[in-house]
Amino acid sequence: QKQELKEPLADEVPGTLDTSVPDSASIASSIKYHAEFTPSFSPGKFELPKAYFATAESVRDTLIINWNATYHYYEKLNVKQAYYLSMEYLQGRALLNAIGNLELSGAYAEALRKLGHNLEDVASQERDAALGNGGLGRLASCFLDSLATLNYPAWGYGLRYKYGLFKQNITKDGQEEVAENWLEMGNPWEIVRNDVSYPVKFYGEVISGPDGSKEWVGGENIVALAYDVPVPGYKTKTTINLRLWSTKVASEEFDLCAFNAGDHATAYAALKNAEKICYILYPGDESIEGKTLRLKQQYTLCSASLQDIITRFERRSGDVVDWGKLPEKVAVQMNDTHPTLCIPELIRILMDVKKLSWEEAWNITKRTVAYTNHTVLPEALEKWSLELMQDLLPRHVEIIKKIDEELVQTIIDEYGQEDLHLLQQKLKEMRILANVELPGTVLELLVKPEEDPIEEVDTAIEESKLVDEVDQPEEEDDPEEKKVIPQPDPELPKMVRMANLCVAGGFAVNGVAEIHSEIVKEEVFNDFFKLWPEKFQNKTNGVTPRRWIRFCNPNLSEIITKWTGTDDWTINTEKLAILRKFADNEDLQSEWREAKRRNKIKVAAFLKEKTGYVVSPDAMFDVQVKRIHEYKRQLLNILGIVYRYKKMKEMTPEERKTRSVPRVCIFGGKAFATYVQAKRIVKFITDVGATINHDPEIGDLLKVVFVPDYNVSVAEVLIPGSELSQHISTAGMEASGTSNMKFAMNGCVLIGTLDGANVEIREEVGEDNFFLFGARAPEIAGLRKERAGGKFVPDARFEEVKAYVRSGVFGPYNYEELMGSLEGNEGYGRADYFLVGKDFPSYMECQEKVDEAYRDQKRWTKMSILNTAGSYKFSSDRTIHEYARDIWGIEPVVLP
Ligand code: HBZ
Repeated sequence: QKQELKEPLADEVPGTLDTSVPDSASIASSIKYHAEFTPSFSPGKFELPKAYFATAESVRDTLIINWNATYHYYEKLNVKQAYYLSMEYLQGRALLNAIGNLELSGAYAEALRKLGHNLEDVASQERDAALGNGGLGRLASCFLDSLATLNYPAWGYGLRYKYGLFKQNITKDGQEEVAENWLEMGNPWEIVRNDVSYPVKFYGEVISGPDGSKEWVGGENIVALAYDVPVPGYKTKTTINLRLWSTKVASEEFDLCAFNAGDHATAYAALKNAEKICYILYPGDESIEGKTLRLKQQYTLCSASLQDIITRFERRSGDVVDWGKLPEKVAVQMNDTHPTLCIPELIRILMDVKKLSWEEAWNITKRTVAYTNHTVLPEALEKWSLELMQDLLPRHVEIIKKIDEELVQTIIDEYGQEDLHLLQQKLKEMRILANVELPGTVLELLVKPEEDPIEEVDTAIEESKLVDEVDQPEEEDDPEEKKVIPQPDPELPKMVRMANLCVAGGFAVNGVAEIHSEIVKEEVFNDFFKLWPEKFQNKTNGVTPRRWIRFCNPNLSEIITKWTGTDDWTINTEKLAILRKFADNEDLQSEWREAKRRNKIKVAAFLKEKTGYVVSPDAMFDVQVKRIHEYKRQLLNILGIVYRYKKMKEMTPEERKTRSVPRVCIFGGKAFATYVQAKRIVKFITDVGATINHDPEIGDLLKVVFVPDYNVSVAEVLIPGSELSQHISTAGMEASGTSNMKFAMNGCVLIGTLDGANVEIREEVGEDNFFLFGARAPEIAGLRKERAGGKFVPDARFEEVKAYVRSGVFGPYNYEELMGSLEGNEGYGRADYFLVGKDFPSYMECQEKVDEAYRDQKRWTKMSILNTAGSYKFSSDRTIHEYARDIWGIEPVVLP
């Protein structure tokens, strides 16, 4: 085991490099140097791809100098450091962000001009680092930007997937996924750290020593190798690290004998087995192989990161390591439940490797690890088969069982044994292990000594089930009942509930918007909230104003700087509120409209390039871009458009011209590869677009465009050029949303439900500047019941629009699976679970108000300005300050 491998001491880092601020001449010579001596292209011509790589490599030199200085300083001060563990990071492109943060954009533009290139063209060569799926991954990247900018000692840890999330093509059949080979041409932003690697084990067995110590031996051994991605802060030297693990075969696992004997396949198998862990994000998990692979990914992230964190803690501790001080030096944040294995892994390392007792290890862990919840959808709360986990991680299952046993004891202490039914119910809901027999020690406690435990167990199997799926019948208070002890259902799998483990093992649990954190406390984890109220917190999400205003929207940024009288709104976003007092000013209004128009022209050119559709920049740009999910209700949006189209078709040409507000409706987003209903929605939107966009009666009055392969770079073009943006989830289902914040910052007006961060955005920008519609979160459960019970009478407009779709106007594809899911009848399972039908009328009425507001451009511009002005709360700087203060206990450290 190479557990002793250490990073080189910071003192060993050479400190003699020139650290003066480069000018355009020195930049040009550095670019030329890299074009020649960092060869990844054939010598000779200095074409765009080569210019990009040489430019990036020259920027990287500066980043490395700052990275080393930052690392050295933290090492010297031995400060407390936060570690953000996430399966996803959606970093997007790095070049413009890095030179913007270094305040070298002008110098780089000039240097490239001298070399015959334009900075924007060079920057557009970069492939997005798309190591993520959605909001959770982009949040992680915004957090890193804020951490560096605010000089907080913190690192991110993740996996270096060979292929990013798939690339989405739109074909006549809808979405098609193809592998996104983002590393094809190399990645100039990463530094492979051949000196930083850790062993990671799977399978094998646990051996108990005579002293009760445990050793996990045998099994399959791989190596996790570090790749460091420097993350620069804005206007600061602080450059933090995103350490991504890549997996490779451990040399001892490579069967040289087999290889030499000509059995190449056997030798090769071990290699591929290790490497495939980092092939893709969220591999399909319907097969057992897929599930195993996902668990291996999660464990690799946790194990390598914790070994690394512990190595650093030990080194910084010097000669005497006081493990009790770990929580004073380290905070580990788990981004959702994917890194839950951090909890048993930290305990394993402390007990089995560092020889601490169970009490010590558990106590330290409970003070080190914290958990952020990003979803309340029951199907998204991760559960793992105990059997699979037992096979892959036998030592961790022992530890999880022990934690579960302590939790069971806590539950018994809390609820007592007076009311066994209540106790049973609480155990059923709160235990980490679901459908698993109670630990022996607890059984003894519950079974009164004078009674025969064997008989108890027998009757119990008949009378009680310990599984989520089966509701406990209300039973009479029979003294005999006291003997009933819940037993597992042999028909159902035993499961490990990761969120419950996170809540039990974490010292803090937070939701990501006020309404979501309330739902977390009052519904999803209510039992735990009653037990440990002090753990629960809210941390409303935020986004970085550097990437999401300053760099993606230079036109607007210039105006903001001019009218707020300062450019420090990029860090002190509360300065944006200054714009409020000029919201009616005609000069500002006309500059504001002009900037928006320029951005819309850019969007129009982009849409033409990507889809061939030509749209008019005079129309309202109405945008919904996010992952495709039923709860996000892209279906509500497109049905609204279909209704609008139908009404337009019923008008005379004259009426159409005078009564319609021209709109370009833009959609974008990926459907998870196995999410069939979401893929049908994509197909439906593109079919509606194909019909409407080619209808000569409609022309520029209505266009529907689906932008393929939505990612960070596409968002950077679309958001600045949008006017209306849609955040229309079924209330209570969107934890927060973060694109709503980006749109508001860029002066888009939102139409939305009272859900996630919409609630807070509306409060900040003012009710008059937010188009609100739809049922409220507390009503949803009742409405669903009503709907499923056949008591709901749908609005005539909703019936009309469904019938129109079914009439075949949008082509031969069978939309029955989609339309049927919106019916209250049986046969489609969900009976309009997302309440599209319920909210349709209020949505349509709200859209009429949108048109009316847009007709009055002065009013609309004012609303737009007030959205930017009111968005200052949603900077991720604010969020990070709150995490640092309330959860991690870290302080800014400014480099000398
Ligand atoms: O996290 C998103 C929420 O849906 C969104 O409301 C919130 O703003 C954002 C940041 O807090 N959640 C995700 O993006 N979640 C996932 O992508 C996910 C992926 C795999 C899973 C579970 C969730 O197994």
